[in-house]
Amino acid sequence: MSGIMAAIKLREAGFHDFTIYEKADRLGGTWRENTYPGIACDVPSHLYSYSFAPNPEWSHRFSPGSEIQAYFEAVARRHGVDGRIQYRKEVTRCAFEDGRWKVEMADGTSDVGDFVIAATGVLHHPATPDIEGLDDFEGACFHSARWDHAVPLAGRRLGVIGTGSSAIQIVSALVEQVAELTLFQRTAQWIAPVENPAYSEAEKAEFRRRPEAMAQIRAQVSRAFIEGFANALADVQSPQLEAIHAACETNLETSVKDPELREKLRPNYRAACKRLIMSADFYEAIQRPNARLVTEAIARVEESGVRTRDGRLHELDVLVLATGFCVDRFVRPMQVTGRDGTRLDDIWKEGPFAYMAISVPDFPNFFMLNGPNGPVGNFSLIDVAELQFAYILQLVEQVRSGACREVSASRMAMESFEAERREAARTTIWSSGCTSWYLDAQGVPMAWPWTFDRFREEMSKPRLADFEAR
Ligand code: NA7
Repeated sequence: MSGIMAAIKLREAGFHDFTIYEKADRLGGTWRENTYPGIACDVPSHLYSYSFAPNPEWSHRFSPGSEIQAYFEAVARRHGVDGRIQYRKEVTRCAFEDGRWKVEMADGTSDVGDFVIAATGVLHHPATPDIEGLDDFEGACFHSARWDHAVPLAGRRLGVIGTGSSAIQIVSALVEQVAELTLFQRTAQWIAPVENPAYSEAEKAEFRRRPEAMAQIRAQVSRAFIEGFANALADVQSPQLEAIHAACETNLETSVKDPELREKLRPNYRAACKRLIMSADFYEAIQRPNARLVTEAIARVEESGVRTRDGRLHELDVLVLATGFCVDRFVRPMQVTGRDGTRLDDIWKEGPFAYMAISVPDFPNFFMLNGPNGPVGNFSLIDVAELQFAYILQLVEQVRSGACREVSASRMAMESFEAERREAARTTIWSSGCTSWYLDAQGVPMAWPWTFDRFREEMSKPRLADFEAR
């Protein structure tokens, strides 16, 4: 998503000598890799679109993953950047040598560039749980991000481990197809009620005829998202978060009839502390007669199923690990070496960081899109990447204009940014008492802890005094 955007914007800015390296044989990132049944984005489609490429064809308010994938492919084609992508080129090493970046690929080839833009995504390394006996299972077992479409599901006994966004979408999509569905829940999740109406043919025709109608929806949804959610995450006391919590509570009370099941599904932390799950149909799905919610901890996996700590064996034919991702990878496992041999792996030993989520001291002319501690939980990552790219372009212009040859955040700016960020993170909703993938090893949220308005303001113009230019 961000690589395609970067290519389109680079060309617009008059840069023509660039190449996109892609490890796979197809573009699309998250939407290429995640193909599980029920996959959709939790940001409304007219907002989860490039600002420069509105799409009148979105089928639903929250359109399915396959449509999103097709959208990225179509945009890349339409803007003529698909031809700039070199596929099956996994970058294994980037090193700053003699004032330029040497980029090495797994197939032994290499390239040299003045700038590297790492558009490598956030959640792309599946986390396999450390559960005893996983390899003993005789049925089919795979991670949600590595869905095996060859495995039949109809009439079979399906187990799902995890209750994040992926698991909730999978359960809702498959419960009617399978004979039995068992959901293994370690932590209950708040579910925000959403509606997901389809756009009618008349509405789509109107969007085609009057693109400003899409722009209007985008502006409305964007404002509502920022004011009702994104800005509020920074303030645990905000009335918006209270309202979201109340809506989730009401959703649980009114949707789940059996009091015992309702209590099992009731989280013991504030809504939006973990990533808020949006679902129109999960509660309905989990109350179906063939669905079972297991809250007893998993002891181990055996040949025929999952045994819980109470000694019960839950027999299964297929086991899905909807257990999330290694969230601290970013550009890694790529080996990135900056000035004077400084290795990203070494300086990120305690956890990844970047000034404004974009630049790392001593890594000149190396910029990240959706890098560490950005607004990953706050907003549409497309908007985030576009804003970040506009910021990066201004730094690149510093070099193009001849003002300097190398630019990266200064160490002093990095330190004060990070100290301020960690301090601010204490009063965000993510610090309000739950475990989640937003937290680092010290329990500090790895996210932009201020309002989205502040992010937009910061991205509009780099504070050049915070950069070291040589
Ligand atoms: P998430 O949101 O990281 O969810 C992973 C789920 O897996 C979560 O419920 C975890 O429980 C559970 N989990 C992880 N390891 C285990 C083990 N060992 N045993 C039991 N349960 C486990 O990943 P998703 O793929 O759903 O969503 C990722 C993001 O994609 C999402 O936030 C959106 O941004 C889109 P826990 O809550 O840690 O107790």
